[in-house]
Amino acid sequence: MSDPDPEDRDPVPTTCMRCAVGCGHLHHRVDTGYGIGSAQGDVSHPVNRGMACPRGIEESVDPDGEWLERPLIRKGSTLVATTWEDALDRAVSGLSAALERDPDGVAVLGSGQQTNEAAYALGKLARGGFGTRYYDANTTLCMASAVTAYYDAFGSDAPPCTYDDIDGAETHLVWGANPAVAHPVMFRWIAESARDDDSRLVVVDPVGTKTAGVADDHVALDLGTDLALARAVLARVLERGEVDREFVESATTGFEEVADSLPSVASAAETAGVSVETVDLLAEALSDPTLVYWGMGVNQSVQGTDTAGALIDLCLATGNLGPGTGPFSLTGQANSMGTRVCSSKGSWPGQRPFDDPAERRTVADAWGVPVDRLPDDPGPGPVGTLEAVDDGPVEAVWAVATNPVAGMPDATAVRERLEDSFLVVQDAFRTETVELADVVLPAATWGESDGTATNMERRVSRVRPAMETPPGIRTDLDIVTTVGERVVPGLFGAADPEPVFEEFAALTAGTPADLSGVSYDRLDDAGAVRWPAPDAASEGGYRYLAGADETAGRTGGDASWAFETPSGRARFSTGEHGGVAEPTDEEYPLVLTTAREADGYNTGVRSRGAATPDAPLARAHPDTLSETGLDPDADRATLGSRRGSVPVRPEADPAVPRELVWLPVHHPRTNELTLPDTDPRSDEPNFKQCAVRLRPAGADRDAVAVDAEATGDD
Ligand SMILES: Nc1nc2c(c(=O)[nH]1)N[C@H]1C(S)=C(S)[C@@H](COP(=O)(O)OP(=O)(O)OC[C@H]3O[C@@H](n4cnc5c(=O)[nH]c(N)nc54)[C@H](O)[C@@H]3O)O[C@H]1N2
Ligand SMILES: Nc1nc2c(c(=O)[nH]1)N[C@H]1C(S)=C(S)[C@@H](COP(=O)(O)OP(=O)(O)OC[C@H]3O[C@@H](n4cnc5c(=O)[nH]c(N)nc54)[C@H](O)[C@@H]3O)O[C@H]1N2
Ligand code: SF4
Ligand SMILES: [Mo]
Repeated sequence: MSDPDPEDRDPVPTTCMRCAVGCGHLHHRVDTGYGIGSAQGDVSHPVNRGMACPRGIEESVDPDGEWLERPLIRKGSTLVATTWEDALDRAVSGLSAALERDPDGVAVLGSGQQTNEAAYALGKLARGGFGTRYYDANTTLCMASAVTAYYDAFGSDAPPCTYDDIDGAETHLVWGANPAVAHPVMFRWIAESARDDDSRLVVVDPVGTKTAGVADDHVALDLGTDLALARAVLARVLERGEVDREFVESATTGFEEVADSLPSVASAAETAGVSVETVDLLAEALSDPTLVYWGMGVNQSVQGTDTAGALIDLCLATGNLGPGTGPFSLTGQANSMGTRVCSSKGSWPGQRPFDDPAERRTVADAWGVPVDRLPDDPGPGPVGTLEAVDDGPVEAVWAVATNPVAGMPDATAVRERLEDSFLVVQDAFRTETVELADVVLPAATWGESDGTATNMERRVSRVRPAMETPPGIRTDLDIVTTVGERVVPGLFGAADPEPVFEEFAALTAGTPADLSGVSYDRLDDAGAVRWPAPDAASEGGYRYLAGADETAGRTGGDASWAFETPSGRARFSTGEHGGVAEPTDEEYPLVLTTAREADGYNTGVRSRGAATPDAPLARAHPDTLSETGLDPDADRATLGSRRGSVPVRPEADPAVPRELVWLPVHHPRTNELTLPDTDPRSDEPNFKQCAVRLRPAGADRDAVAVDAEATGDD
């Protein structure tokens, strides 16, 4: 598709969709043919002022995955190309048949990789059209524990702080996150601020990561003991007499209760495998203006919500709330935040409470659907949703911009459940989940889509196509509204991005996540706008702080606090360390953790392409490898858990503690090993720790054969 009009070849300002830092990019389209020619950071974008990371650029311009170019349908064991008409007919009839039996017969799995517009439309269709409780927007695999903790503490989701606060902090405490790899542009700001005199970077991570490598202090706690350590630090803050009594008394509730329940510093330090001096170091670090950043090392645990709550407590107790300080969870997927605000996953648009009759009425009226069609609870999260294929009403699954066969825990069980259901997959690339589909709907992706995304500091920014939608492909919004109109006629009035944005922005009016003052025109002028933005002139800054400016500093100076809780005060939490979900034993003596690499992205669909090695790289301490009886030059080993066994390529790495094996999340077999246990508060899976054994290649297979012989099985 060459375009004769030079105007059209001007670089297109858009938003990077690779992580939730939300950098503005300029995409240059190719002169002839298809695709993005090059990309660069946008100097006029208020988030990044021209900065960008190499991976954000490379994956935007030239993703490795195999593009889907036409709709596909299943014929026996293969997928064959078909027309859109045929694919849509089959998708609609499969979904409708399941819905006729039960509104909960259809499960919808969405993602934080879609625009706000597509995510809103999908949530509206799932909740208001189908009326299913089995719907998730994928953020439950990622941010749900932080979200639940924010609601507990502040009565509303999302960090109170913004990027503007990074420069003012003196302690940067990074807990269970590796932003040098996962959020590179933001990490550059953090590292620059930490280099100032009197400033420091402290990292709490069992592994010697890239971020830990440049830290002033690295606290290598035992895996899964974060809640014990956070409580030890709070106990030590109390002992040191460094509780900010004035702030605690004027702006919070529940401090005495948590203070009474604190463990002794020595015993909690022992549980976490660190010294009392280390606890003291952390307590002391909090006496300076502190930002506490956390990530998946905290959220992805059966105690994720409690642990995130304990980190927020550390901020509250030490008066680290207010400009330059605060609890800052690091959002993952590019539009995870936007999905939380607009997609009707855990709350109705604008964080309207799911079970509030008045809010339900407002939403049902706005959508023109009967209020009793809206499910009365937000559902069990993705793990419980797919379990409902086996032991619940779910018969059909529609997966949009997500790859559950690779991304969800206990992947073999996930695969079996998806095989048992009528499966519609809407993706831009060929994935492990696509291979199981009954119908594949090929979607446009970044560089081809129009809409908005919202970054981790609540900033809404435009996503613009640098090229026309390729032939054979339709945009997510188009597909969702087309399917929606066929199944629930009249649900979607407008199907273009701008009126859809206006529809959900209007639905947020008067809510804590009010973005009714944001419009495409305003975004064209300003580049990006932070919510809450209740009118065309306002923009969100530090939250819950009436009348503050950026000079207000820690505890907000003279400004007054107004949290979204019934009392208007922030709430402490009382979680106590309860042990890891699957302790090691003689049979499975090591712990597996899974995390990110610089050049991989989530399930790896766009970053590993066809060149996926059959076995993931398993990093382990050299002593662990030798104790396992592995030949030092072995290029294969077998890693087994109670869920399965996968071949791995062992790599000696002294940065990994002795009791641990480290696998990248990006390999499609990694999740065959992981545990499907979830946090009972947030439903987030416990991806970060499970018990495993590492053996020379083939040992597990041999063991199974010997067992079978001994029992006479065949
Ligand atoms: N390059 C790259 N960037 C990405 C992504 C990507 O796949 N690749 N994905 C994006 C997404 S969706 C997300 S959610 C973010 C995730 O960003 P991060 O949260 O930084 O991601 P992870 O690497 O999964 O986990 C962070 C750290 O948790 C540590 N950890 C494991 N277990 C424990 C524990 O018990 N306690 C503590 N304290 N730490 C533990 C790991 O060692 C790891 O260093 O990254 C986003 N950015
Ligand atoms: N073991 C382990 N497992 C994990 C994690 C972990 O740390 N450890 N982390 C979890 C986390 S934090 C996350 S966020 C999840 C991620 O899990 P998923 O969201 O399932 O995985 P992704 O690889 O990010 O992307 C899913 C798909 O979205 C498609 N896609 C991208 N853009 C578009 C678009 O515009 N439209 C459409 N229709 N499709 C698009 C991509 O091609 C890709 O196939 O994984 C989770 N799984
Ligand atoms: S830091 Fe994140 S948003 Fe910014 S360019 Fe890199 S991947 Fe994209
Ligand atoms: Mo994520």
